[in-house]
Formats: sequence, C-alpha cells, structure tokens
Amino acid sequence: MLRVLWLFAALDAVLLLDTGMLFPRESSSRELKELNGLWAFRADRSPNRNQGFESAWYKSRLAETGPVIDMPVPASYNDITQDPTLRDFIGWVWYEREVTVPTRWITDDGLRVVLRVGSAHYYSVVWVNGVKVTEHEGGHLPFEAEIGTLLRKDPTMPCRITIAVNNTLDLHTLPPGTIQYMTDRTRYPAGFFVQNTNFDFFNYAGIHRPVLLYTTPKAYVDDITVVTDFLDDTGLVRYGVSVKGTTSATMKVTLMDKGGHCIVSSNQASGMLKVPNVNLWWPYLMHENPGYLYSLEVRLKASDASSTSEDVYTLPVGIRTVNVSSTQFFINNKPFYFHGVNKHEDADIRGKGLDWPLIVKDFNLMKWLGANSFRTSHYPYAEEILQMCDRHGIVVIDESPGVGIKDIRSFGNASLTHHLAVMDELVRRDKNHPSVVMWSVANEPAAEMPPAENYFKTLIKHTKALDPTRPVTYITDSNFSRDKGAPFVDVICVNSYFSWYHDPGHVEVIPLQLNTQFEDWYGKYKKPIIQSEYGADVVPGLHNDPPVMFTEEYQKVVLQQYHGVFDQKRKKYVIGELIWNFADFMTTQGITRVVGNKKGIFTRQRQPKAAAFILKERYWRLANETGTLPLWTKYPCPL
Ligand code: GCB
Repeated sequence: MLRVLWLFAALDAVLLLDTGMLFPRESSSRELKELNGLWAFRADRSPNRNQGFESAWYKSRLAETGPVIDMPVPASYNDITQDPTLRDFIGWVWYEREVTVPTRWITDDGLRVVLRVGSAHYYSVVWVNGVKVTEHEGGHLPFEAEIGTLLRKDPTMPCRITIAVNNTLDLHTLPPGTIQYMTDRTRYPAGFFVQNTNFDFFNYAGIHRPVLLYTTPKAYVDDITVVTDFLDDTGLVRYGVSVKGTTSATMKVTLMDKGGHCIVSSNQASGMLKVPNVNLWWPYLMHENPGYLYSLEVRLKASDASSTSEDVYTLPVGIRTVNVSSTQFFINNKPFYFHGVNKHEDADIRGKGLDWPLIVKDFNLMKWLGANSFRTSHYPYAEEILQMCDRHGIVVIDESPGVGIKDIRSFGNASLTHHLAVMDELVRRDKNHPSVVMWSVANEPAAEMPPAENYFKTLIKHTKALDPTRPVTYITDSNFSRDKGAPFVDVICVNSYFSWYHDPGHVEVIPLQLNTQFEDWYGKYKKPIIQSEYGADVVPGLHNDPPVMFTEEYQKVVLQQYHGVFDQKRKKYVIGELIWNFADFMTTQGITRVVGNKKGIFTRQRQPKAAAFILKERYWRLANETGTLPLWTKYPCPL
C-alpha cells in the first residue's frame, strides 16, 4: 500500500510541468511530414552579425536577399563546406525551406498543424511566411509551434519556414562561454574576436535533429506521464494524461503487450493499471529478454463542440524500478553494475547531426563490446537514441548541457534560472524512458567555489521534485573535500585521469591513486561511486613497447591498471565504470589535441583500437558474473 501511495506522489510531482513535449508519432489521428533534406542557407557575416534582423531576411525568400548555399538538415553546418570561416563561424546563420502542406491540413480547421525542431544549436528564432512563431534557447532539446492558424489566414501562400540559429555562448548559456574581442591592432585585424569555452568538444552548430510538421485534432493528448513499480509478479503502471483543447473529454487508455494484446484498460485520465504476470524491463545482458516494452494507447474524444475527431497517441512503456543504497544501484531490486561508455554525438562531416547509419552502428558496437550502459556526456542526446536504448535495454545516465561551468559569474541567478528551466525541459522530454535511470545535472563544474553549494543544492532539489523516481548526480573531477555540491547527490560520479594529466607516463601510480580516490570519497559521503570517466589518448596505429603515451599499448595498460582496482572496489561500493570515450571526437584546436580528442576505444570512423578488445573481454566477463546472459551469448562472447 505504501508503495502505491508513493507511486501516486511521484506521478503528481512529474505532472507539475504545464505543457507536454511528446515525441511526434503517426497514428490514425496524427499525420507527419519530415522536412529533412536540403535547406537554403546563409551565414550573416556582417560585422555585428545582425544584418539578417536589420534587413528582415525572414520577410522574403532567403535567395532574394543575397546568395544562398545548400545545407543538409539535420547536420552541423561546420564541416559541410571547404570554407574555414564557416567551420569556425560565430553568430547567426539562416536556414529556409518552402514546404507544400496537404490541402486538407489547411481546409480542416479542426486540425492543429505543429512545426517541431528536434534541436538546433544554440539559440533559434523561427518564422513562417515572415511571421515569428517561436524562439528557443538551448541546443539539445526540442521546441515547437502551432502554425495551422497562421497558414489558414492566407491559404494561397506556400509555407515558407525560416530558422535563424546563433551559436554564441555567454556566461549564462548552457554550456557557458565568453566572447573575447582582440583590440591590439598590431596583432589582430579590426573586429577580430574568439569564442572561449571550458569544454572539450567542438561547438558544432546548426539544425542538428529532424524538423517536421505533424497534425493533431484540436482536442489532443498534450502529455502522458508514467511511473512504474511491481509487487511480486504484478506490474503497476501509474499514468496521467494531460489534455489540451477541451475541458471535457472521454478517454480510453489501453495497455497492450508486445504482441498488441490488450492487458488492461481504463477510461480515466489518470489512474493505476495492474499488469498480471508482468514482463519487466531489464537491461541488456541482465536478462534473456531485455528491453521489454508495453504500449500505452490513449484515445481521446472531446465531449463538447471543441473537436469532433478522436486523438490517438501510443507511448512505449517499460515497467521497472530504480533504487540506490549506500553501496549499490538496483534495477528491479537486483544489483546493477554499470559497465559502459561515455559518448558524444559526433562524426565526420555531419558533426552533431542525427544520422541513422551512425546510430545503428554505435548500438551494434556497444552490444559487441558488452556495454550495458552509457552516459549522455555532455548534453541530452536525440530522443531517437533513447528510444533505441529502451528497445535494446541499454541503461542511460541522462546529462544536461551543464558542462564547463568554471567562471564564478556562471553561478549567479541568471545562470541558475536557466539551468532549472533546462532541467524542466529535459525531464519533460525524457521522463518516460525506462532506459533513463539517473539524471546528471552537470559535468565537472568548479564546485569548490563558494556559490556552488547553493547552486547545486537548488538544482538537485528542483530535479528531485520534478522526478522523485530517479537518483540525481553531477559529475566531479575528483576535487575531493573541496566539492561543495557533493553532499546533495545520490550517487558520486568521479572522473580521473591518473598517469595522463597527472604523472604522465607513470601507469604504476594508478592503483594507489585510484584506491585513495575511492576510499576518500566513500569514507566521507558513504554513497555508491561510479568511475564516470577514465582513459588515455591514442593516435591509432602508434605502437611502442614498453608502452609510452599516445600508443595503443599505453591505453591498454592504463585500462588494465584501473580495472584491477575496480575489481576490488566493485565488491564494496563501486557501482560502475564508464570508459572515456567510446569514440574519438572533434574538439577546438589546441596544443593538447591532435585533430580532436583521441581517447576513443574506437576511432571516429568506428574502428576498434587495441584497447577495445581488452574492454570487450572484461565487459563480457562482468556480464557473465553479474547478469543472466542469454544462452547464445555465454562468455566468451560471440565474434
Ligand atoms: C574530462 C571531461 C571530458 C574531456 C576529458 C578529457 O574530464 O569531462 O569532456 O574530454 O576529460 O579527455 O580530457
């Protein structure tokens, strides 16, 4: 009974958000039109980067106000051309696309037509036929606007979508940055400025995720929230549906199994569904049937005159629980050990643009490796990726774009307010994914600074209020004893690079230093610990034995030194290890990076370095010890 009451309380908390951001899905009531492909594009190279606004480029076709080039969407624009000034461009770029909208979308004024951008980095303003319809701050989360009403005002007009995107980062953006003007005319030309940041990846920009139009009836399902639990073999799905466009509606909510058979249904907008003989959602390599998903179908019909048609939305639902003790992490009450990777959304040519071949290849590589988890370092990844995690049982630590918060001015109220709003948007988008088991609010902030205590206390409390069902953490860079935010996290996540940034070349110090790190953190906070980053750069193909830095042999031996300590501590309070990084990735140019960060165990083209085989061997062994491997995957793992 207590459990059931808790489920209700948890759901009410999540429902505090007032509008939904459901992933757009086709259904018998919803049509969808993808606008991916070639858009017209121009960077605003005027000295103040503001000519586009001053000359109102959104008012006519972009090609009429100056030259345009082809730009693929989704993709970062940086690596698409041969022009170094576009790769390193800072300021507004303009995208435009004309769309033919089906006539019935216009004539049927019982329809909403929604324009949705999966993500654009960093700040976006959107116009339709010259009328501003929305703007959005933040690079990794979706935004949308209803445009049907506007299109109906003049049905003879085509639908011309203009999106201006600005990648400038300042002290209050997430991630933060600063613009530095170089005024010494003996060294820099007039107007010379650079973008400074404190994070280690290239600030790719542009429209990174799909843009699409979709329809819903006027009375529609705005949001769904599910919170799950189980008692013995009965699954409990507490759900809440939020409706917009009508004040009175009839509803049918049906939970179906994988085969589409109805398990249980209800005609209430919120309630508890009981699932007999439940198939729980299990992580990959922990069960012979991982990633089991039910479907929650919601059918809604307005019972007043506001809308005549039914709205249908179907949400995948995984039934599972997550808990943390002072020494362990539990999924479905069984201890879970994270053996996984840190990733980036990053690849040749497309930068951070969503790319299906790359996504599927990465999942195949993770499964080959025996990885059961990853962290979305250092920003929220595409929803399409989280959906793959749900289906394949890959566990996710979902991270906000709070990376590189190092300047004391980025701990003020303006920054905190924005960070809280980003957590709202992140939790609203990802709350229903069973694969997401923990929120990470930041990576390696300067948490020793005095304002960090209040900043993280507020941020973590806020995130827990939004979602009391998942633990919350931020990632620390081992600033032990100075770290003011650590008392508020549920799990300690610590990054360290022994024998790399400290004591370079001395792999023999790793066991002692790593042991000290773990004992110090656990001794002080008595919370479970994840080694959230460790690794070494390798220029693929470089060899030296005895090992020296940057060779394949060195990365192997660093990993092996860490693994020895993990094996002692995982029996106690270490609950996971995530390699830095899954694959090589692009960074800003600097003297410590050779065409990007080379700590990948795969190259940027996704070919294995020698250390990938060490990790594969280990992960499958760990899976064999801690999980229930399907028979065909018994260790040693398949080729
Ligand atoms: C870190 C950061 C990560 C860097 C990595 C490195 O601690 O969290 O963004 O890429 O170290 O390789 O230096």
